[in-house]
Amino acid sequence: MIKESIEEAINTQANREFYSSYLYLSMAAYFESINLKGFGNWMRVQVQEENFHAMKMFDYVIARGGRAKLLPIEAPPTEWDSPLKAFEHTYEHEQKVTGLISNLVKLASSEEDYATYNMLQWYVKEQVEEESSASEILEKLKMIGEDKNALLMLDRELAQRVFNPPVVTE
Ligand code: OFO
Repeated sequence: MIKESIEEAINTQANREFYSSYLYLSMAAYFESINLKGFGNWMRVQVQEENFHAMKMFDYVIARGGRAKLLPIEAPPTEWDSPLKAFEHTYEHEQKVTGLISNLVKLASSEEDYATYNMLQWYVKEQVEEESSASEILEKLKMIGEDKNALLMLDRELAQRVFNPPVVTE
């Protein structure tokens, strides 16, 4: 049986993961509104990643005999000044999520809930990937600057992204 403090914290984090999904879906709408369909595709795949992150927590709470509770999802912003600004936001957001996961790890450890501690190690690794993929695109956008041809080339590259459900080993 899961402790109430842990159940509540994981339900809250699942809500933040659903918010991440909303945020990236809103970014997909933004990119598609400015005809950058490849960027839109990248964000749509990111939405699937975030739903996976949320559902893994939802399933975990249930598997531990707890109650998965759905909380209201905050409305995300709808506009960004440029692709660069959207990716600055993406990278900052992922760093924030890494901090939230670290807090959960600390809580699991202080509550001596080692099953939760182990489950969270998957998210610790996943956040390394999440930060690195956002930062890679952000750095490319900084290099691109005002070069429209280079931006369209990056758009074509991002159109190739497909969702591969992450392999869950923990
Ligand atoms: Fe983007 O990693 Fe979950 O929130």
